[in-house]
Amino acid sequence: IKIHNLGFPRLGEHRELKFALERYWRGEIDQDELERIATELRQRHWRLQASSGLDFIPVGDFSYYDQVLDTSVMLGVIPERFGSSTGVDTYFRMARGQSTDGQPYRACEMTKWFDTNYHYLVPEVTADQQFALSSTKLFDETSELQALGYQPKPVLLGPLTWLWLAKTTSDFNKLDLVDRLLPVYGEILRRLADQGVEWVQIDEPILVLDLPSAWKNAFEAVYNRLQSSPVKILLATYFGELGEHASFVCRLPVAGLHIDLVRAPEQLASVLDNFANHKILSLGLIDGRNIWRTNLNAALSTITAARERFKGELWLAPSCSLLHVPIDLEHETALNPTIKSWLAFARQKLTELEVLRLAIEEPTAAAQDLLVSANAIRSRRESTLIHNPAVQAAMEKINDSLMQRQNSFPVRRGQQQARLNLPRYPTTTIGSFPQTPEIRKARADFKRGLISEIDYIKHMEQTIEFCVREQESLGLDVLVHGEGERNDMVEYFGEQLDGFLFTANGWVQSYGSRCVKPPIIYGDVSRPKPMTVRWSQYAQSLTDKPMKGMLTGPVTILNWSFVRDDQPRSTTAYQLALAIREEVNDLERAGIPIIQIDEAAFREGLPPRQSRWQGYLDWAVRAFRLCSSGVQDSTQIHTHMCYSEFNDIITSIADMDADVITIETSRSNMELLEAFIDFNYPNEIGPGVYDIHSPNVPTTGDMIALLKKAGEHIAPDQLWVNPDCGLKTRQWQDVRTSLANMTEAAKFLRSAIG
Ligand code: THG
Ligand code: ZN
Repeated sequence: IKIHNLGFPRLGEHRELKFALERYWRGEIDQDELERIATELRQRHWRLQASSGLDFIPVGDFSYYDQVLDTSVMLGVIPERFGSSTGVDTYFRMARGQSTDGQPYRACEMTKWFDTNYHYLVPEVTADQQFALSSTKLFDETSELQALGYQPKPVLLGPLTWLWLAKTTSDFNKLDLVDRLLPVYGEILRRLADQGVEWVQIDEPILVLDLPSAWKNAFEAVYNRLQSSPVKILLATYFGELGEHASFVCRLPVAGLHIDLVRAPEQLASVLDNFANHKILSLGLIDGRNIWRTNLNAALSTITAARERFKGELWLAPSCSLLHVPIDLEHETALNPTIKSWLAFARQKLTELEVLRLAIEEPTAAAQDLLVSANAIRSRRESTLIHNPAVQAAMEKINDSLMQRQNSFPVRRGQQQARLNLPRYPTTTIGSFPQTPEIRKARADFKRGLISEIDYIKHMEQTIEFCVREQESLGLDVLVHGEGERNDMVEYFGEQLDGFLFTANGWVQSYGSRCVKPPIIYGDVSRPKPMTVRWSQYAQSLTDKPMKGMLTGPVTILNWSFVRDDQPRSTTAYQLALAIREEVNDLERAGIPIIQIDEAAFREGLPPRQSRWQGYLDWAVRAFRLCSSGVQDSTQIHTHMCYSEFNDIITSIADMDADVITIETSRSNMELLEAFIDFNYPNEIGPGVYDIHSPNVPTTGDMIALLKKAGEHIAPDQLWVNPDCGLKTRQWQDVRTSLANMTEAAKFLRSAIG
């Protein structure tokens, strides 16, 4: 039995790569220094993985920004507008829309990696796309790892998944490109073989999606052609079940197959029904998407069951790359020790793999470790920390009437107009304003006890006042308090809700250099006291303009947290909804006329298979309605969603019945608005006109053009004017100019319609 890993987090346990990248972008270090830090990190991570006895170490999972972008660059797929060089400057231009000398470019689109909170850069292919091996990164890193004496297993994003994720710039069948694409993959595999590589892991996670038959057939054709290459291919699938694809996937001419038995334990049987004994089967038994300790005895039973039916070679692995979990639990010195004993981060997960292998090869030697594991599992199952009778009682009282606003949207709209008296094309922002070093310092100082609560509150109130005055002078119509007090829109709520636990250093990459620290939901959720009311109320007291209260919705808190796995996700979502509902109602009582409940992660929670979508959408919509329906008709409920394709979920979006929705549309040039247009979306909508994920400042003309495009199909009294997303990652200087341009654009439109 061999153990291996599919991928490791790359930013470093203290986010070393993040800080190095940001210094490089600011011009504070040069490329050599960046590369030196990167090399050191890679080697540290390889050593750490090797110390868990892994038989193969993944290589190629490291990236300066994103592994999908790395693949595109390796294949020579660089859109024309970025120039033809393949250097690091071009790479960051594609990722960030800016070159090191500050020249703006239209960045590649960024979107969610399957149902994770990780974002990849979308490849762009043209009908006459040419491919050419254009980077030596993978080969260089492979040699680097070999020089340390370890066994490399290079990781490649598979040709079909890469192509599936690509965006076409004109109307053609992108699958037709595969013939031109494959020779480059062949060349890559040959070069790796020349370097002495035995196994290459090719990731094809689209195998857990519904696939058109042309794509299913393409798998056979592609892997038939790749089988002639002089390496062994481990085809890796993860994030879900192969389902009805199992039979053809098992017959593909590859040397090994990895399956995710955490998300889809039941697929083991159907895979074994079809699997040949001369291949290797890699069992993904350790959860790569969550932080709970593995039930090793249960995993052992699975291995035993597999060994009874399968006489070939078994490998053991995490379910997917460990990119999605923090690196090391040992840095968490302040955690409740009982709860800590229930957890495993990347490093601990690899140790679990080692124990599993030992348990099979030398059972007595593993007995002690298995006992510790079993005790932790029992401690968690039987703990009183996770049950709260008051929450159970509230859950039993949930019924449909709690999910219904008093009147339908047209009635509510009249009351809201009378109360808010907003102009046409009202302008607003999504909620956060720049997180300046002073704000971060005040929060950090307060957390460490260096400043008193009174001083902290004073500091935050000054920040709010500054924000309000800025917005007033920019002429915005609906103001926000700026969220200076928040580290992250999910972590902030997690810290204040019961049933949550938060880590000191549990960082996970979100995109590029940006990280999040997902809270851990370990027990029944409740709200001990108001969380945001004091800040919103203070902000409203400073201005006559309507202040928008800012909350994160239950589905997003759920999707961006590490969630308990001992009850259905829907149950946790409803508990969260009850807690947020109390906050919504308290904000209304405090005189806040508009409340935004962000559901930024609504779409990413969709299960990979469409057959399971409706089940998710039903409870997700109900959770949103549960938290948002306790208010009067005259209180306006907003919601916000990022990076989403809306076409196939638009009915559910409409069912959420928010009075106003703001969405991210600027990078796609309003393409993402089409779903709302086709659906005749009845409520109000703010399609983003300012791409906040790029450092560029949009001009008034840019934004007028986008608004006109939106206005061709959306009635003027339905349209809001706002950025794509929150402004916390931007600088005040740029934000000021951009928002001034944005309010100008709104004024222009108002005068244009007379
Ligand atoms: N919170 C969480 N998940 C998210 C977002 C979020 N996923 C989608 C989207 N927003 C991703 N965007 C960002 C934007 C900024 C940051 C992280 C994700 C960010 N992080 C800080 C950093 O990396 O420097 C860390 C946080 C901090 O220092 O307070 O800026 O908003 N959960
Ligand atoms: Zn957003």
